[in-house]
Amino acid sequence: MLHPLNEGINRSLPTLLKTVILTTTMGQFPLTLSRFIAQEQATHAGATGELARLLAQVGLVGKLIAQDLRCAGLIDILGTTGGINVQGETVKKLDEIANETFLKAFHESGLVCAVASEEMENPVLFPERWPQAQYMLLFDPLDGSSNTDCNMPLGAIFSLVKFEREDRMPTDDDLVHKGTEQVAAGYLLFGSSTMLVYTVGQGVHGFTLEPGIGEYLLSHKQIRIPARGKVYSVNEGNNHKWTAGTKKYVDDLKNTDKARGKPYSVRYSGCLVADVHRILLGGGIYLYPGELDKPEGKLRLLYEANPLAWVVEQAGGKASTGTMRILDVEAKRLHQRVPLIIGSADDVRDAEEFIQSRR
Ligand code: FDP
Repeated sequence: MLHPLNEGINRSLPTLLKTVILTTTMGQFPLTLSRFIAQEQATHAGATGELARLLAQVGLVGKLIAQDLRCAGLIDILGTTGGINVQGETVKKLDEIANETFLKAFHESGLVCAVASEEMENPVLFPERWPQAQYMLLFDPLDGSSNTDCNMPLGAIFSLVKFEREDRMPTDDDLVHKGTEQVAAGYLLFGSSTMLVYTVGQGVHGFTLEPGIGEYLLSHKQIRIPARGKVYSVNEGNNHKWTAGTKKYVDDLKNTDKARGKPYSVRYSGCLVADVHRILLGGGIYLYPGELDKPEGKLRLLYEANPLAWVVEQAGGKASTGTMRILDVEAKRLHQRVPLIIGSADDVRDAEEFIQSRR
């Protein structure tokens, strides 16, 4: 028997889209991102609507980048630019394109007075937008860029903070802040579908881009991460660089102990957003730990670890350096690195115990 969706092949496109929309939202009329945010904001006295407009702008950036990625193999935008970024990493053409897209979209929005990105050594200030614009945006425009040339998942991560001073413009230092000061954070996932997942501190919601109508529709309301999972995500090739505690923890996950759900399965895509998204939905743990000769690890605090940590905490999970909560880490530099251990609360607690030699 034909699946009801397959029958749609013989039907007109609008009918097919209607079927897809109604099916994916389980019979309910689809809620768009803008409608959902408007509904949420209506419950908060004093909400100005600016956050809603900022999130909508992130959504727009997501559509533009997704469009570039969709045809990346057909036009000359794969491969590297020949440049090296501030992190000492090779810059892919798509890194640059995604960065420009964020920059232009947020400058044009008039909603932010400063932005900072993984791809730029220094923040970009928008003096012409201040003092009307009271937000600052930090972002990783294209996460997992080693995946660009092989049609694997990619992401983008964003963090919004407020700049409340009225006596002066923001300076570069104002973008360096603790994770607890974020007012909105989340990510775009460019996988088999494009998703926008965000938090403003009242839970985590996920929206899937319906390409036929160009709208993000609510697909994952109030995401909750299971307290424990069965998946771990780590670059095992780095095992020789790990501390004894990290090695012992990862070895423990591979032990056969059926009663405790072990061994765990490993899943590692090379894209932080995709790996954390899997864990957010199904439980488990992602680690990019500190290493013997690089105790600060690889990932960046302000625009990778902090936003993902807030999302995961808001879904009931935990994010740690191995010794402390990510969101409490003192931020000292824009491109500061931090070890990241993130996921189901019980799994992260176990990892902390091993890393701190308490097991
Ligand atoms: P990439 O450098 O390819 O952009 O953001 C850093 C990141 O990717 C993460 O997305 C990913 O999880 C990790 O680095 C991959 O690093 P390794 O190749 O060292 O595993």
